[in-house]
Amino acid sequence: MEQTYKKIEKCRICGAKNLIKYLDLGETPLANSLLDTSEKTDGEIKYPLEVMYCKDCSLSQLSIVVNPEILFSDYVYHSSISKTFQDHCAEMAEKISRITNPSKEVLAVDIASNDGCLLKKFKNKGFRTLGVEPAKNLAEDANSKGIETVCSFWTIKTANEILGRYGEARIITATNVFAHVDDLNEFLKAINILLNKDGLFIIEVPYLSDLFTKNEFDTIYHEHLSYFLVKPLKKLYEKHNLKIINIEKYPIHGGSLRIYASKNTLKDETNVQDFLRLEEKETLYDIKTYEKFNKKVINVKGELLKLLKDLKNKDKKVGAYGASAKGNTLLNYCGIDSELVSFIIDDTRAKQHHFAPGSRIEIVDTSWLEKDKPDYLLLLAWNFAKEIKERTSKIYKSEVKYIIPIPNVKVE
Ligand code: DWN
Repeated sequence: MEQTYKKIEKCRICGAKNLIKYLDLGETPLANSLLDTSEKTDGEIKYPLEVMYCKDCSLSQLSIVVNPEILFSDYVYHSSISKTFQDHCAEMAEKISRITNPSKEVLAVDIASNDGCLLKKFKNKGFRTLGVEPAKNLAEDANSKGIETVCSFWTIKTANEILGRYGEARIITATNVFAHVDDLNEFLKAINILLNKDGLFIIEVPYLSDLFTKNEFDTIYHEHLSYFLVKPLKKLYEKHNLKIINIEKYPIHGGSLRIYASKNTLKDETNVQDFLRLEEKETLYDIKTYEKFNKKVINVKGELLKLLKDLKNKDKKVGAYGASAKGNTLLNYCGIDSELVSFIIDDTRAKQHHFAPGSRIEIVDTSWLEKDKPDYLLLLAWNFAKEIKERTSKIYKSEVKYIIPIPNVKVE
């Protein structure tokens, strides 16, 4: 794909052209394309950020696909920065090692393995591990830590190369990547090449039910092409003779589904029907539900801007914590810049001393808190509020107040 983005004409799962746009967050810069200057140059590219609903299979999906080479070849997000996510990975490795007997003969492959956060836990359990990561900087980081990683996007070619060098995989995981992929058919064809006949294919994806019920519109950005329900996923898996055998809900990243699947069609589905009933009950197969969502989004924008402007009028100092991708959607949709939020703290070294896309708010490290004590911290990484509060309370005790923007604006 030569150009920077392409428009979606048909649903990526069922091929229908019956796509209805229900949310428009405006022309928005790429959430992880950090800037080297706060100067408002005209060089920053913005793209439409619109979500469409497929009336045939109920998949929500962006109206465009930005070239993945632009998004993922050099990636600033390091999974291991969060202890909460590290603990989540440890739980997953523990659970999966109980289902399968790990040994050096049992290959566990993680797709979009980032800095090796999950594979490190699998390796500790005794699995033979291999990461597949398209970002050169992350693949180098993982390899430097002894987590063998192939620097590549997940493709049929890559699956065949791995099969030839390492043999079949008993476990293939894909956490926070399935929503990022345009060609899901190639993705699953490649899974079927590498996964052994008794193997487990496990994805983790943000759940659209949580996005709607908890108003998590800030998790909409150009990296997230699809916003899943079980109904369209079941349809997609069946096309590839993969059977969903269990689904688990986790609070991570605002609410995610962990979906276990196998080639072995003899295995019984367990709770797929429970999720289909839940989605029906939440009217998530009805376009009217989607048309109403816009109003909840506009409310958050109004409440957040009113609070920040009131605090500015009272000469209160407001900073933010967590230069997250979701935070950039929130800042840019609300039109918030350094006039209302003075800085963003982030513990990711690769993000520090850059400027957030669009808002151009400076990203700094926690030492900034000691010299420029804020009265309020806007938690742009609200999904890690507990962990971030623990970090900052060591510096502030109870002097700083936290603004939690999602699901509704509140001060704690
Ligand atoms: O799908 C994706 C999710 C899983 O991660 C990726 N496409 C991109 C990314 O989205 P995000 O940036 O919104 O994710 P997080 O994990 O909510 O971002 C948290 C941010 O907060 C990171 O920049 C790290 C930072 N952080 C920190 O500085 N100190 C987080 C914690 C917990 C901390 O203690």
